[in-house]
Amino acid sequence: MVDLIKIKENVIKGEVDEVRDMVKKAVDEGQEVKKILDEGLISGISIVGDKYESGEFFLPEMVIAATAMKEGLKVLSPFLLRGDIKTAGTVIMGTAKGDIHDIGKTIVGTMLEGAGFTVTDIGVDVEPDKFVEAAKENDADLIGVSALLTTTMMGMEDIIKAVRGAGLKAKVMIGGASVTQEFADEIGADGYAPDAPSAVGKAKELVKG
Ligand code: B1M
Repeated sequence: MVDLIKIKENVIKGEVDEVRDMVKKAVDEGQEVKKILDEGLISGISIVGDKYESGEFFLPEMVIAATAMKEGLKVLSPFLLRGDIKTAGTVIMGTAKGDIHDIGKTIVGTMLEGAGFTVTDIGVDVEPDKFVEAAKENDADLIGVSALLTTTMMGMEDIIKAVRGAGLKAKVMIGGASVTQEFADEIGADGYAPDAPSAVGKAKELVKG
């Protein structure tokens, strides 16, 4: 059996091939996909963040670790997508302006798809007006905004204002490492979720009305 701690260690070391191969092997062995994601990939990249914060790692290490994590995620994505029948609602997902972090957004979007939502991912570093445009084009029920930087998190309020200003029916859900429920309340977001599984629950609740 692949030891998930080894996957975590290889994410930290940025060993792209090892991470991809070990995740594949763990899936083939029948290990639980959520466990591989949480205990292998996410716990590895979290440690990379701590090491960056403490000055032990620099940007290149963070980039290569993120590349390794994404390779692992590619292997897991089809499993996160299981469930289908797209009836739950239409979602626009993007990362706030000035922010290029996309791993969490992609996981949340993929799990929403797996739960039956139709998801349009509009990418990273997205201007508030783009969220509005995409929501109009897709007649969205929900707009999901991710932000990982304390600076870009502040721009989320502009997205909410733009959505309300355009008179759209879409609710706005926010999330990302530095976002909290308190912050969501403060800026008037309709919902907040701390992680992908709870984002699915929150999205269902918000779309139901
Ligand atoms: Co950046 N980075 N980074 N980074 N990076 C952080 C966020 C940081 C906390 C690291 C640290 O110092 N400890 C720090 C932010 C500090 C702050 O503002 N408080 C930081 C910094 C400073 C930076 C740069 C400024 C560094 C620099 O250039 N000097 C720079 C900024 C670039 C920019 O955006 N303009 C930068 C760059 C990068 C990389 C490009 C190298 C890379 C991103 C690669 C990529 O995404 N393609 C990167 C990475 C990998 C990280 C860390 C290590 C990991 C982020 C991640 O992917 N986590 C991160 C440290 C950390 O978070 N501990 C860090 C895994 C992911 C699954 O978690 O995205 O939180 P997360 O998503 C979760 C939940 O938050 C939630 O569900 C997800 C799954 O459970 N969620 C939602 C997310 N979105 C949601 C939306 C929802 C609901 C839930 O509803 C819509």
